[in-house]
Amino acid sequence: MPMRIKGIDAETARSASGVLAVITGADLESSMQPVPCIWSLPDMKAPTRRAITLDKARFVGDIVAAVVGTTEATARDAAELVDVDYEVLPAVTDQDAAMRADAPLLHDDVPGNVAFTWELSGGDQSVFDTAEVRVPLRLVNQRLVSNFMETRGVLAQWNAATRELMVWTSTQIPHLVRLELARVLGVSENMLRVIAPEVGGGFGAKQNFYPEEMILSVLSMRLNRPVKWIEARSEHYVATTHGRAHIQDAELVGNRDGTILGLRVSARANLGAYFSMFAPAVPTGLFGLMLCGAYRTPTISCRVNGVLTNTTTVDAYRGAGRPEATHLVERLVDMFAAEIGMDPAQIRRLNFVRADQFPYTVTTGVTYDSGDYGTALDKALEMVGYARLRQEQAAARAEGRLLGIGISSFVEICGAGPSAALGGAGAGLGFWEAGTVRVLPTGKATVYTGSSAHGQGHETTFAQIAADQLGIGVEDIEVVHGDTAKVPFGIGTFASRSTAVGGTAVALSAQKVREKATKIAAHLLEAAEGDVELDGGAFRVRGAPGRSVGWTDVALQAFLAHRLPAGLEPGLEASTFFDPSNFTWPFGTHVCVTDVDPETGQVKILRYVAVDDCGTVINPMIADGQVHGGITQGLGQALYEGAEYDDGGQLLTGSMLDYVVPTSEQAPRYETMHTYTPSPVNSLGVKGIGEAGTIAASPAVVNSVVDALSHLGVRHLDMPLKPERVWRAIQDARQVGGREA
Ligand code: MCN
Repeated sequence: MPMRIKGIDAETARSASGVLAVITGADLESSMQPVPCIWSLPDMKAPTRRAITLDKARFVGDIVAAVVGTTEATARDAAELVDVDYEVLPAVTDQDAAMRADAPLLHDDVPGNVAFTWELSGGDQSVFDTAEVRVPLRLVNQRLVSNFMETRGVLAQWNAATRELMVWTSTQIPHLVRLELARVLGVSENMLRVIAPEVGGGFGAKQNFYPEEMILSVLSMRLNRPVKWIEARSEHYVATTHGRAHIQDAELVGNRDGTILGLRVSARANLGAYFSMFAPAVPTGLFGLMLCGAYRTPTISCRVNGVLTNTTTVDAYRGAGRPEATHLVERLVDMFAAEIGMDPAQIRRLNFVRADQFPYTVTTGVTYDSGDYGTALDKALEMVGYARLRQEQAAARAEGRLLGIGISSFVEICGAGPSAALGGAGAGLGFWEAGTVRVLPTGKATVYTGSSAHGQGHETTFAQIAADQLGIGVEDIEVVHGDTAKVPFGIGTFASRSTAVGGTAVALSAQKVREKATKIAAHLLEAAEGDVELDGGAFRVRGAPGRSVGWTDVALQAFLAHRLPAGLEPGLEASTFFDPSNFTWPFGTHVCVTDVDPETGQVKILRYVAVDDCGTVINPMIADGQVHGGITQGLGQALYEGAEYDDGGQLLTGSMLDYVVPTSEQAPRYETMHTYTPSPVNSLGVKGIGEAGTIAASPAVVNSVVDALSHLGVRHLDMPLKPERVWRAIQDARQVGGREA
């Protein structure tokens, strides 16, 4: 619950045995800038956040003091001795309640608790008055906790002799952490080294600059010794950014023949008590711009309020904005189909942006690069045996069984940049990515990438990308990432951008290296450069099978520089900063088949079919792994997960005992397949795949369960579809006269 801090007595804690330091907000005032948010919107009122709060603890998880001990136990015990004189304040945790005139105010500089209002409209707005069919929906997209495998952790080590600060931190964005640390601490950036080791997953919640990174750095500098902090899982629940937390009032309008004419949405995004780094971008660009989904929807109207509440800050969580949009659109499309008695697959087909229309600028103003939505839908229906399943469903209903078939056709915005477009949308950073390829004198190669993988397998796929260009075996290519001292610069891994942007930077650098190596080979072979080709790890003269030179000889010559073409620099190394001309737009159709127990409301997933299109696939096994993990998170939201607060602002679901994360027991066997529509935006033709499963899955599951209950009169259910909620819907439907299940 929120508290005013009337005073803090840290003396007892300071004098406890083994305690090295206790600091409060006041101790940092002179030495540290507030926590930055790097996104700004017109008329936005960004609340000030200090790494250690000064005046109020605005949410459970707000830091009021930091204690350093010689052991973790010493520090934890001493933290209990920090005596804070609190005055309990009224709390508001729901965004709609926070917007009411009598709601408690979180920040004096954010009137009405509304930090921004973002609006977008396009097309003929009169359709909302004239359309034949209206489908209204109020949808709550519930708050989620990230629950990556390894919690956050920071180790800061100040070296007074060299005046260098090294910070190991579990982040997705080491270079941005370095930049922000330099800014808030006033330390020279070139004396800062940030390392993101194996971080155990991130799901977007490690794409943030956290107060702990700032506090640990200051403490290490003040104490002149290494200081370490590892987040406990219970701390993770309250202190690491949450995801989603959207309330949406929407109306889809169309004609009786199934044509979608327009969609209007008023959404309130719960941002928590402060802004985190990318928070304003998630419910605006990533949500609002995706409201056309895979459809031609000629009219759009969208308003989003970013609202502050006494809860943990909300930012990116796998999908970030797109699941909120896709879930809404795909639910509405199903409801529209039900309203006019049309098959849900048919209504999608009717409204899809057609394959011959790409590149296609949708009503929200963004341009989808390439796509073939109809083929992905057809393949998914074929795989699942749609026509036969509909017959089985009718037979099941006759026996009192509840069988549901849910379709989700999605398209997502990912592969961020381009930088200029994002700058125009409020970003305070660039969205290019850097990649360097260096061939060593022995013919082995090292790839340096600004992407910072945390479970996605870039060590494999980026080596493959370089190997394809260089003709050097993947086993001879090392991929280096996540260390600002080794990788000159980078932006980081998020928004399923690494392959499309970072991978392309690597491919372009490898291409430059190959071109230079070809010049050297031609010189060694005394052949014209145009006659030399790279084939099977050797440079050969076309049409002269005996005349070839291997990579090792070429690499050694580049290093020795004894026999180089005139004017050519020694070395075999190239760098690229790749800034794409557009995002990439992966798409697909997922189909989920469920069986709902009419007596208990328990949902069982019988089949899950996923057809994804992420353009050219670099590594099918990794891409499928990404789809599997993504779907599991999406069905976790659909069926089990949800963070809940009590009225006082206490998180009720603060551990894995109360917050259910699906395990392998809950995950069905996924049947996956790809279609391949290359992106014209990068030379590899790739689009992202890291979030696709999460974006597609929640509507596929919910559409399936609602479909199972539709003949009873159930129109919509909010997530999570816990048995009690489903059971109640069945009971309510029976009471209002639906047919017996
Ligand atoms: N890939 C491929 N062919 C393609 C596209 C991708 O083989 N056409 C491969 C890539 O080379 C990479 C992987 O698939 O090895 C994911 O690539 P990409 O879609 O570019 O996404 P990113 O690498 O940028 O990863 C970010 C994305 C996001 S935003 C979240 S959140 C997420 C995710 O990836 N969090 C993850 N996947 C995760 N996986 C794990 N294990 N842990 C997380 O925290």
